Amino acid sequence: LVGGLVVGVLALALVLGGLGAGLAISSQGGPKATVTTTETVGNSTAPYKVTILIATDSIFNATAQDQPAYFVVGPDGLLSSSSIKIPVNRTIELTIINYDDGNASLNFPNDNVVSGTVGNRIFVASNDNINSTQGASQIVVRGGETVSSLDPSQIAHTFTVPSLKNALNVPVPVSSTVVAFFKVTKAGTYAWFCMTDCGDAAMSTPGWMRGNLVAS
Ligand SMILES: [Cu+2]
Repeated sequence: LVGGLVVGVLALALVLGGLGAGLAISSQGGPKATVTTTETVGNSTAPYKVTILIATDSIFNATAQDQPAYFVVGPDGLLSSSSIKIPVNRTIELTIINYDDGNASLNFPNDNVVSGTVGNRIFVASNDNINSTQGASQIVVRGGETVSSLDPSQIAHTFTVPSLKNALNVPVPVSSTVVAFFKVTKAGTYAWFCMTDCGDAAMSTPGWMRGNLVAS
């Protein structure tokens, strides 16, 4: 019985020793596992991402005071939205982050309806005022929703390009993040507007609530 136990212990030691040797060999440059990647960086068919945000506390001048404005989120910080550059003939993934918690009336009654995007829909990734409720001890988030229109009373601003073939119109709820996919098939400079009554100075000045979308 004692001999059997010794043999068993020896066998275990050999197994452990073998395991250790195997690990040592592989950590010193043994054959490497083949890794298959699905890297798509640089693939021109991948959506081109543009993020713009709406802030509310920029002072226009002493008379107009603070006005809402769109900014482009660039690699080093905010850029003016007066000229938003995009590639032509490539799907654009447009993300709009809206810090404005106030709604505004629409200049035209149908501007609550999405148009010019894939499926004429937008994805409302977050809608802080509407899409979540406060639980007893935690916030309960319902999650995003895909919509083809919004209740006009929810809308703070829009990102609208009437001169595009399918008249891009992205209504943006108060305190929300919206994602829209669209494509411009003809190079050119297209004026964009916000179609809510959100501030006379902002609505009439490039880089605030209007500007150009430049596709090339
Ligand atoms: Cu606006």
